[in-house]
Amino acid sequence: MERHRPPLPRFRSPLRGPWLTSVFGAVLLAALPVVIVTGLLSYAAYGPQFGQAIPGDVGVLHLPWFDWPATPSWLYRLTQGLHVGLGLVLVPVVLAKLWSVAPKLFGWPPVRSPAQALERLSLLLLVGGILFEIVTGLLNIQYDYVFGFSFYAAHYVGAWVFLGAFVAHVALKLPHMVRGLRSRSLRRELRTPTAATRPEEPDPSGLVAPEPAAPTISRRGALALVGGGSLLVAVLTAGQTLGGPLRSLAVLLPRGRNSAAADGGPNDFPVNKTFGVTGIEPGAVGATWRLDLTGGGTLVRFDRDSLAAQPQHTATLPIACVEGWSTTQTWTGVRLRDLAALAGVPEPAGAVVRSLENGPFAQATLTSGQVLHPDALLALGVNGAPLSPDHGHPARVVVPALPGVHNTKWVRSIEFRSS
Ligand SMILES: Nc1nc2c(c(=O)[nH]1)N[C@H]1C(S)=C(S)[C@@H](COP(=O)(O)O)O[C@H]1N2
Ligand SMILES: [Mo]
Repeated sequence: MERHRPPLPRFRSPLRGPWLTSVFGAVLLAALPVVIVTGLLSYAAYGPQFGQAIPGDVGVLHLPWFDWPATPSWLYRLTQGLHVGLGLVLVPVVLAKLWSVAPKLFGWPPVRSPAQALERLSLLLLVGGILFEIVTGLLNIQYDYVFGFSFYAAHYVGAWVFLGAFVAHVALKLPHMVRGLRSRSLRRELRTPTAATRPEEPDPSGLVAPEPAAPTISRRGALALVGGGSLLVAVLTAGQTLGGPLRSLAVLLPRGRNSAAADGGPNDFPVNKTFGVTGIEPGAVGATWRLDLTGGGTLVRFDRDSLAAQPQHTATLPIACVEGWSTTQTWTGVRLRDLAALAGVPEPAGAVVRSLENGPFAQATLTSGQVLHPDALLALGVNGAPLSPDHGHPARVVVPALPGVHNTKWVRSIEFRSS
Protein backbone atom coordinates (compact mmCIF):
# COMPACT_ATOMS: atom_id res chain seq x y z
CA MET A 1 0.00 0.00 0.00
CA GLU A 2 2.84 2.38 0.87
CA ARG A 3 4.02 1.93 -2.75
CA HIS A 4 0.83 3.55 -4.01
CA ARG A 5 1.07 6.44 -1.59
CA PRO A 6 0.40 9.66 -3.52
CA PRO A 7 2.90 12.49 -3.04
CA LEU A 8 1.50 13.50 0.34
CA PRO A 9 3.61 15.73 2.54
CA ARG A 10 5.99 13.99 4.97
CA PHE A 11 5.68 15.46 8.42
CA ARG A 12 8.99 15.76 10.22
CA SER A 13 8.55 18.43 12.89
CA PRO A 14 9.98 17.12 16.20
CA LEU A 15 7.34 19.15 18.07
CA ARG A 16 4.34 17.07 17.07
CA GLY A 17 3.09 14.58 19.61
CA PRO A 18 0.23 13.72 21.97
CA TRP A 19 1.33 16.29 24.56
CA LEU A 20 1.31 19.29 22.22
CA THR A 21 -1.96 18.23 20.58
CA SER A 22 -3.50 17.75 24.04
CA VAL A 23 -2.49 21.25 25.14
CA PHE A 24 -4.24 22.84 22.15
CA GLY A 25 -7.14 20.42 22.63
CA ALA A 26 -7.56 21.39 26.28
CA VAL A 27 -7.69 25.10 25.41
CA LEU A 28 -10.35 24.44 22.79
CA LEU A 29 -12.30 22.12 25.09
CA ALA A 30 -12.47 24.88 27.71
CA ALA A 31 -13.29 27.76 25.35
CA LEU A 32 -15.36 26.37 22.47
CA PRO A 33 -18.40 25.57 24.65
CA VAL A 34 -18.59 29.29 25.49
CA VAL A 35 -18.61 30.15 21.78
CA ILE A 36 -21.23 27.48 21.10
CA VAL A 37 -23.55 28.44 23.96
CA THR A 38 -23.38 32.19 23.24
CA GLY A 39 -24.06 31.43 19.58
CA LEU A 40 -27.17 29.44 20.44
CA LEU A 41 -28.25 32.20 22.83
CA SER A 42 -28.01 34.65 19.95
CA TYR A 43 -30.50 32.51 18.07
CA ALA A 44 -32.91 32.79 21.01
CA ALA A 45 -32.27 36.53 21.38
CA TYR A 46 -33.48 37.12 17.84
CA GLY A 47 -36.97 35.95 18.80
CA PRO A 48 -37.42 32.90 16.54
CA GLN A 49 -40.96 32.47 17.91
CA PHE A 50 -42.08 35.33 15.67
CA GLY A 51 -40.87 33.87 12.38
CA GLN A 52 -38.99 37.06 11.56
CA ALA A 53 -36.72 37.72 8.59
CA ILE A 54 -33.91 37.29 11.08
CA PRO A 55 -33.16 34.57 12.22
CA GLY A 56 -35.40 33.15 9.49
CA ASP A 57 -36.67 29.61 9.18
CA VAL A 58 -34.21 26.93 10.30
CA GLY A 59 -36.69 24.06 9.96
CA VAL A 60 -36.26 21.09 12.28
CA LEU A 61 -33.17 22.64 13.82
CA HIS A 62 -35.17 25.19 15.77
CA LEU A 63 -34.56 25.21 19.50
CA PRO A 64 -37.15 25.52 22.23
CA TRP A 65 -37.37 29.29 22.50
CA PHE A 66 -37.95 31.60 25.40
CA ASP A 67 -38.57 35.31 25.70
CA TRP A 68 -35.15 36.97 25.66
CA PRO A 69 -34.94 39.26 28.70
CA ALA A 70 -34.49 43.04 28.49
CA THR A 71 -32.48 43.13 31.74
CA PRO A 72 -29.56 43.59 32.16
CA SER A 73 -29.28 45.95 29.20
CA TRP A 74 -25.74 44.75 28.40
CA LEU A 75 -26.77 41.07 28.15
CA TYR A 76 -26.60 40.73 24.37
CA ARG A 77 -23.55 42.96 24.22
CA LEU A 78 -21.85 40.48 26.54
CA THR A 79 -23.03 37.23 24.94
CA GLN A 80 -22.47 38.34 21.36
CA GLY A 81 -19.20 40.13 22.17
CA LEU A 82 -17.99 36.85 23.70
CA HIS A 83 -19.25 34.80 20.76
CA VAL A 84 -17.49 36.86 18.10
CA GLY A 85 -14.49 37.94 20.20
CA LEU A 86 -13.65 34.52 21.60
CA GLY A 87 -14.42 32.91 18.23
CA LEU A 88 -11.82 35.14 16.57
CA VAL A 89 -9.25 34.73 19.36
CA LEU A 90 -9.47 30.94 19.04
CA VAL A 91 -8.68 30.91 15.31
CA PRO A 92 -4.88 30.65 15.86
CA VAL A 93 -5.46 27.81 18.35
CA VAL A 94 -7.69 25.93 15.90
CA LEU A 95 -5.06 26.31 13.16
CA ALA A 96 -2.32 25.15 15.54
CA LYS A 97 -4.35 22.12 16.57
CA LEU A 98 -4.95 21.24 12.91
CA TRP A 99 -1.24 21.61 12.24
CA SER A 100 -0.42 19.35 15.16
CA VAL A 101 -2.61 16.51 13.86
CA ALA A 102 -1.82 17.01 10.16
CA PRO A 103 -0.05 13.62 9.81
CA LYS A 104 -3.31 11.91 10.74
CA LEU A 105 -5.42 14.02 8.39
CA PHE A 106 -3.10 12.98 5.53
CA GLY A 107 -2.78 9.36 6.67
CA TRP A 108 -2.35 6.66 4.04
CA PRO A 109 -4.10 4.37 3.20
CA PRO A 110 -7.16 6.57 3.71
CA VAL A 111 -9.40 3.73 4.89
CA ARG A 112 -8.20 0.68 6.78
CA SER A 113 -11.34 -0.58 8.47
CA PRO A 114 -15.03 0.35 8.75
CA ALA A 115 -14.43 1.71 12.24
CA GLN A 116 -11.58 3.85 10.99
CA ALA A 117 -13.70 5.04 8.03
CA LEU A 118 -16.33 6.18 10.52
CA GLU A 119 -13.72 8.02 12.56
CA ARG A 120 -12.39 9.78 9.46
CA LEU A 121 -15.90 10.81 8.47
CA SER A 122 -16.46 12.32 11.93
CA LEU A 123 -13.12 14.16 11.60
CA LEU A 124 -14.22 15.52 8.23
CA LEU A 125 -17.37 16.93 9.86
CA LEU A 126 -15.32 18.24 12.79
CA VAL A 127 -12.61 19.96 10.76
CA GLY A 128 -14.92 20.98 7.91
CA GLY A 129 -17.47 22.19 10.45
CA ILE A 130 -15.15 24.48 12.37
CA LEU A 131 -13.51 25.89 9.23
CA PHE A 132 -16.96 26.55 7.78
CA GLU A 133 -18.04 28.37 10.96
CA ILE A 134 -14.87 30.48 10.96
CA VAL A 135 -15.24 31.41 7.28
CA THR A 136 -18.97 32.21 7.40
CA GLY A 137 -18.49 34.11 10.65
CA LEU A 138 -15.67 36.19 9.18
CA LEU A 139 -17.60 36.86 5.98
CA ASN A 140 -20.58 38.00 8.01
CA ILE A 141 -18.38 40.41 9.95
CA GLN A 142 -16.63 41.73 6.86
CA TYR A 143 -19.59 42.08 4.56
CA ASP A 144 -22.53 42.38 6.93
CA TYR A 145 -25.71 41.39 5.16
CA VAL A 146 -24.60 42.17 1.63
CA PHE A 147 -25.48 38.68 0.51
CA GLY A 148 -28.84 38.56 2.23
CA PHE A 149 -29.43 36.36 5.22
CA SER A 150 -28.22 33.01 3.98
CA PHE A 151 -25.11 33.45 6.15
CA TYR A 152 -27.18 33.33 9.28
CA ALA A 153 -28.91 30.06 8.36
CA ALA A 154 -25.67 28.55 7.02
CA HIS A 155 -23.77 29.50 10.18
CA TYR A 156 -26.55 28.05 12.31
CA VAL A 157 -26.82 24.74 10.42
CA GLY A 158 -23.02 24.50 10.30
CA ALA A 159 -22.95 24.97 14.07
CA TRP A 160 -25.10 21.88 14.60
CA VAL A 161 -22.95 19.78 12.28
CA PHE A 162 -19.86 20.92 14.16
CA LEU A 163 -21.49 20.47 17.56
CA GLY A 164 -22.41 16.84 16.81
CA ALA A 165 -18.90 16.02 15.60
CA PHE A 166 -17.37 17.93 18.54
CA VAL A 167 -19.33 15.96 21.15
CA ALA A 168 -18.37 12.66 19.49
CA HIS A 169 -14.73 13.74 19.24
CA VAL A 170 -14.52 14.76 22.90
CA ALA A 171 -16.14 11.50 24.00
CA LEU A 172 -13.63 9.49 21.97
CA LYS A 173 -10.51 11.52 22.70
CA LEU A 174 -10.88 12.75 26.26
CA PRO A 175 -8.88 9.87 27.79
CA HIS A 176 -6.14 10.41 25.18
CA MET A 177 -6.05 14.09 26.02
CA VAL A 178 -5.73 13.46 29.74
CA ARG A 179 -2.94 10.93 29.12
CA GLY A 180 -1.25 13.31 26.71
CA LEU A 181 -1.32 16.18 29.19
CA ARG A 182 0.16 13.97 31.92
CA SER A 183 2.96 12.72 29.67
CA ARG A 184 5.04 15.89 30.07
CA SER A 185 5.31 18.75 32.52
CA LEU A 186 4.16 22.12 31.21
CA ARG A 187 6.51 23.92 33.58
CA ARG A 188 9.47 21.95 32.30
CA GLU A 189 8.50 22.61 28.67
CA LEU A 190 8.29 26.32 29.39
CA ARG A 191 11.91 26.20 30.55
CA THR A 192 13.24 24.13 27.63
CA PRO A 193 15.03 26.05 24.86
CA THR A 194 15.19 24.97 21.22
CA ALA A 195 18.58 23.29 21.59
CA ALA A 196 17.25 20.95 24.28
CA THR A 197 13.97 20.19 22.50
CA ARG A 198 13.54 16.47 21.82
CA PRO A 199 10.69 14.63 20.10
CA GLU A 200 7.98 13.12 22.29
CA GLU A 201 8.05 9.36 22.95
CA PRO A 202 6.97 7.36 19.86
CA ASP A 203 3.22 6.87 20.14
CA PRO A 204 0.72 4.46 18.65
CA SER A 205 -1.54 7.31 17.51
CA GLY A 206 1.03 8.35 14.91
CA LEU A 207 1.43 12.00 15.83
CA VAL A 208 5.16 11.79 16.55
CA ALA A 209 7.27 11.97 13.37
CA PRO A 210 9.01 8.64 12.60
CA GLU A 211 12.01 10.52 11.21
CA PRO A 212 12.00 13.83 13.07
CA ALA A 213 14.06 16.73 11.76
CA ALA A 214 16.23 18.87 14.06
CA PRO A 215 14.15 21.40 16.03
CA THR A 216 13.97 24.96 14.74
CA ILE A 217 11.71 26.17 17.56
CA SER A 218 11.03 24.94 21.09
CA ARG A 219 7.62 23.86 22.36
CA ARG A 220 7.48 26.97 24.49
CA GLY A 221 8.27 28.97 21.33
CA ALA A 222 5.42 27.28 19.50
CA LEU A 223 3.03 27.95 22.38
CA ALA A 224 4.19 31.58 22.54
CA LEU A 225 3.63 31.94 18.80
CA VAL A 226 0.06 30.66 19.01
CA GLY A 227 -0.67 32.59 22.22
CA GLY A 228 0.82 35.73 20.70
CA GLY A 229 -1.37 35.28 17.62
CA SER A 230 -4.45 35.02 19.82
CA LEU A 231 -3.37 38.05 21.84
CA LEU A 232 -2.90 40.09 18.66
CA VAL A 233 -6.38 39.12 17.47
CA ALA A 234 -7.75 40.02 20.91
CA VAL A 235 -6.16 43.49 20.81
CA LEU A 236 -7.43 44.09 17.28
CA THR A 237 -10.95 42.95 18.22
CA ALA A 238 -11.62 44.14 21.76
CA GLY A 239 -12.07 47.78 20.75
CA GLN A 240 -15.23 47.03 18.80
CA THR A 241 -17.07 46.15 21.98
CA LEU A 242 -15.13 47.96 24.66
CA GLY A 243 -14.78 51.21 22.70
CA GLY A 244 -12.43 53.94 23.87
CA PRO A 245 -8.93 54.20 22.43
CA LEU A 246 -9.02 50.49 21.46
CA ARG A 247 -11.77 51.26 18.93
CA SER A 248 -9.29 52.60 16.40
CA LEU A 249 -7.41 49.29 16.59
CA ALA A 250 -10.48 47.24 15.67
CA VAL A 251 -9.24 46.75 12.14
CA LEU A 252 -10.93 43.36 11.83
CA LEU A 253 -14.30 45.05 12.21
CA PRO A 254 -14.57 47.46 9.34
CA ARG A 255 -17.88 49.05 10.20
CA GLY A 256 -17.60 48.77 13.95
CA ARG A 257 -15.35 51.83 13.97
CA ASN A 258 -16.87 53.86 11.17
CA SER A 259 -18.59 56.95 12.34
CA ALA A 260 -21.55 58.55 10.65
CA ALA A 261 -20.43 62.07 11.46
CA ALA A 262 -16.70 62.11 12.11
CA ASP A 263 -17.03 65.43 13.90
CA GLY A 264 -16.85 64.36 17.54
CA GLY A 265 -20.46 65.49 17.94
CA PRO A 266 -23.45 63.73 19.54
CA ASN A 267 -24.07 61.57 16.44
CA ASP A 268 -20.41 60.57 16.05
CA PHE A 269 -20.59 56.85 16.79
CA PRO A 270 -20.48 53.70 14.64
CA VAL A 271 -23.05 53.10 11.95
CA ASN A 272 -23.59 50.09 9.73
CA LYS A 273 -26.03 51.45 7.24
CA THR A 274 -26.22 55.10 6.27
CA PHE A 275 -29.44 56.80 5.23
CA GLY A 276 -28.07 57.35 1.74
CA VAL A 277 -28.08 53.66 0.82
CA THR A 278 -31.55 52.79 2.14
CA GLY A 279 -33.53 54.01 -0.86
CA ILE A 280 -35.89 55.91 1.45
CA GLU A 281 -37.22 59.10 -0.15
CA PRO A 282 -35.64 62.03 1.74
CA GLY A 283 -39.10 63.66 1.76
CA ALA A 284 -40.50 60.71 3.73
CA VAL A 285 -38.44 61.65 6.77
CA GLY A 286 -39.17 65.38 6.50
CA ALA A 287 -42.07 67.53 7.69
CA THR A 288 -44.67 65.11 6.32
CA TRP A 289 -43.36 62.16 8.37
CA ARG A 290 -45.99 60.55 10.62
CA LEU A 291 -45.86 57.73 13.16
CA ASP A 292 -48.83 55.36 13.04
CA LEU A 293 -49.80 53.44 16.18
CA THR A 294 -52.27 50.59 15.71
CA GLY A 295 -53.70 47.69 17.69
CA GLY A 296 -56.26 49.50 19.82
CA GLY A 297 -59.02 49.63 17.24
CA THR A 298 -58.45 53.18 16.03
CA LEU A 299 -55.34 54.47 14.32
CA VAL A 300 -53.38 56.96 16.43
CA ARG A 301 -51.10 59.25 14.43
CA PHE A 302 -48.28 61.54 15.57
CA ASP A 303 -46.07 63.99 13.79
CA ARG A 304 -42.59 64.59 15.16
CA ASP A 305 -43.51 67.71 17.14
CA SER A 306 -46.39 66.04 18.95
CA LEU A 307 -44.15 63.05 19.77
CA ALA A 308 -41.56 65.45 21.18
CA ALA A 309 -44.33 67.00 23.29
CA GLN A 310 -45.00 63.63 24.99
CA PRO A 311 -43.15 62.82 28.25
CA GLN A 312 -39.54 62.10 27.33
CA HIS A 313 -37.32 59.51 28.96
CA THR A 314 -33.53 59.24 28.76
CA ALA A 315 -31.55 56.01 29.07
CA THR A 316 -27.96 54.98 28.40
CA LEU A 317 -28.17 51.80 26.35
CA PRO A 318 -25.92 49.79 24.09
CA ILE A 319 -26.63 48.83 20.53
CA ALA A 320 -24.97 45.44 20.12
CA CYS A 321 -24.67 44.07 16.60
CA VAL A 322 -24.59 40.37 15.76
CA GLU A 323 -21.18 41.11 14.23
CA GLY A 324 -19.82 41.59 17.74
CA TRP A 325 -19.32 45.36 17.79
CA SER A 326 -21.34 47.52 20.09
CA THR A 327 -21.77 51.16 20.98
CA THR A 328 -23.32 52.60 24.14
CA GLN A 329 -25.05 55.99 23.87
CA THR A 330 -27.53 58.09 25.79
CA TRP A 331 -30.88 58.02 24.05
CA THR A 332 -33.94 60.21 24.62
CA GLY A 333 -37.46 59.57 23.41
CA VAL A 334 -40.91 58.27 24.25
CA ARG A 335 -41.24 55.04 26.21
CA LEU A 336 -42.65 52.22 24.10
CA ARG A 337 -45.03 51.37 26.95
CA ASP A 338 -46.37 54.95 26.89
CA LEU A 339 -46.95 54.62 23.15
CA ALA A 340 -48.75 51.32 23.77
CA ALA A 341 -51.04 53.02 26.26
CA LEU A 342 -51.65 55.90 23.82
CA ALA A 343 -52.55 53.32 21.17
CA GLY A 344 -55.09 51.81 23.55
CA VAL A 345 -53.14 48.61 24.33
CA PRO A 346 -51.67 49.29 27.78
CA GLU A 347 -50.64 45.66 28.30
CA PRO A 348 -49.50 44.50 24.88
CA ALA A 349 -48.53 40.89 24.16
CA GLY A 350 -45.89 42.22 21.77
CA ALA A 351 -45.32 44.79 19.06
CA VAL A 352 -44.40 44.85 15.39
CA VAL A 353 -42.23 47.82 14.49
CA ARG A 354 -42.15 48.80 10.82
CA SER A 355 -39.56 50.91 9.05
CA LEU A 356 -39.80 53.17 6.03
CA GLU A 357 -37.13 50.89 4.60
CA ASN A 358 -37.97 47.80 2.56
CA GLY A 359 -36.19 44.46 2.71
CA PRO A 360 -35.09 42.41 5.70
CA PHE A 361 -35.00 45.44 7.99
CA ALA A 362 -38.58 46.41 7.13
CA GLN A 363 -39.95 45.13 10.42
CA ALA A 364 -39.05 43.59 13.78
CA THR A 365 -41.20 41.95 16.45
CA LEU A 366 -40.70 42.73 20.14
CA THR A 367 -41.87 40.66 23.11
CA SER A 368 -44.20 42.04 25.74
CA GLY A 369 -41.30 42.32 28.22
CA GLN A 370 -39.27 44.32 25.73
CA VAL A 371 -42.12 46.77 25.04
CA LEU A 372 -42.92 47.23 28.73
CA HIS A 373 -39.33 47.71 29.94
CA PRO A 374 -39.07 51.26 31.40
CA ASP A 375 -35.97 52.01 29.29
CA ALA A 376 -37.40 50.70 26.00
CA LEU A 377 -37.65 53.76 23.78
CA LEU A 378 -38.75 55.15 20.51
CA ALA A 379 -35.76 57.49 20.48
CA LEU A 380 -35.96 60.90 18.87
CA GLY A 381 -32.56 62.05 20.05
CA VAL A 382 -29.16 60.87 21.18
CA ASN A 383 -26.60 62.52 23.45
CA GLY A 384 -28.75 65.64 23.69
CA ALA A 385 -29.20 66.19 19.94
CA PRO A 386 -31.83 65.03 17.43
CA LEU A 387 -30.98 61.74 15.70
CA SER A 388 -28.94 62.27 12.54
CA PRO A 389 -30.34 60.79 9.31
CA ASP A 390 -27.81 57.94 9.52
CA HIS A 391 -28.92 56.99 13.03
CA GLY A 392 -32.58 56.77 12.13
CA HIS A 393 -34.09 60.28 12.12
CA PRO A 394 -36.95 61.02 12.81
CA ALA A 395 -37.28 58.04 15.22
CA ARG A 396 -35.67 54.72 16.00
CA VAL A 397 -36.24 51.89 18.44
CA VAL A 398 -33.72 51.29 21.24
CA VAL A 399 -34.53 48.41 23.59
CA PRO A 400 -32.23 47.10 26.33
CA ALA A 401 -30.49 43.78 25.52
CA LEU A 402 -32.18 43.54 22.12
CA PRO A 403 -29.92 42.32 19.28
CA GLY A 404 -28.83 45.41 17.34
CA VAL A 405 -30.55 44.39 14.17
CA HIS A 406 -34.00 44.68 15.73
CA ASN A 407 -33.41 48.26 16.90
CA THR A 408 -35.27 49.51 13.84
CA LYS A 409 -34.30 52.88 12.35
CA TRP A 410 -36.53 55.28 10.36
CA VAL A 411 -39.66 53.91 12.10
CA ARG A 412 -42.95 54.37 10.28
CA SER A 413 -45.45 52.51 12.47
CA ILE A 414 -45.86 50.33 15.54
CA GLU A 415 -48.58 47.72 15.83
CA PHE A 416 -49.28 46.70 19.44
CA ARG A 417 -50.68 43.21 19.74
CA SER A 418 -53.20 42.41 22.41
CA SER A 419 -52.74 38.63 22.13
N1 LIG B 1 -34.27 50.31 9.11
C1 LIG B 1 -33.11 49.79 9.53
N2 LIG B 1 -32.90 49.60 10.85
C2 LIG B 1 -31.73 49.07 11.29
C3 LIG B 1 -30.73 48.68 10.39
C4 LIG B 1 -30.96 48.86 9.02
O1 LIG B 1 -30.13 48.56 8.16
N3 LIG B 1 -32.16 49.42 8.62
N4 LIG B 1 -29.55 48.11 10.89
C5 LIG B 1 -29.72 47.38 12.13
C6 LIG B 1 -28.48 46.84 12.65
S1 LIG B 1 -27.87 45.44 11.89
C7 LIG B 1 -27.89 47.34 13.76
S2 LIG B 1 -26.56 46.59 14.47
C8 LIG B 1 -28.41 48.58 14.38
C9 LIG B 1 -27.32 49.59 14.35
O2 LIG B 1 -27.02 49.75 13.01
P1 LIG B 1 -26.40 51.09 12.44
O3 LIG B 1 -24.98 51.01 12.82
O4 LIG B 1 -26.61 50.96 10.96
O5 LIG B 1 -27.13 52.23 13.05
O6 LIG B 1 -29.51 49.13 13.71
C10 LIG B 1 -30.42 48.22 13.19
N5 LIG B 1 -31.54 48.92 12.63
MO1 LIG C 1 -26.26 44.62 13.13
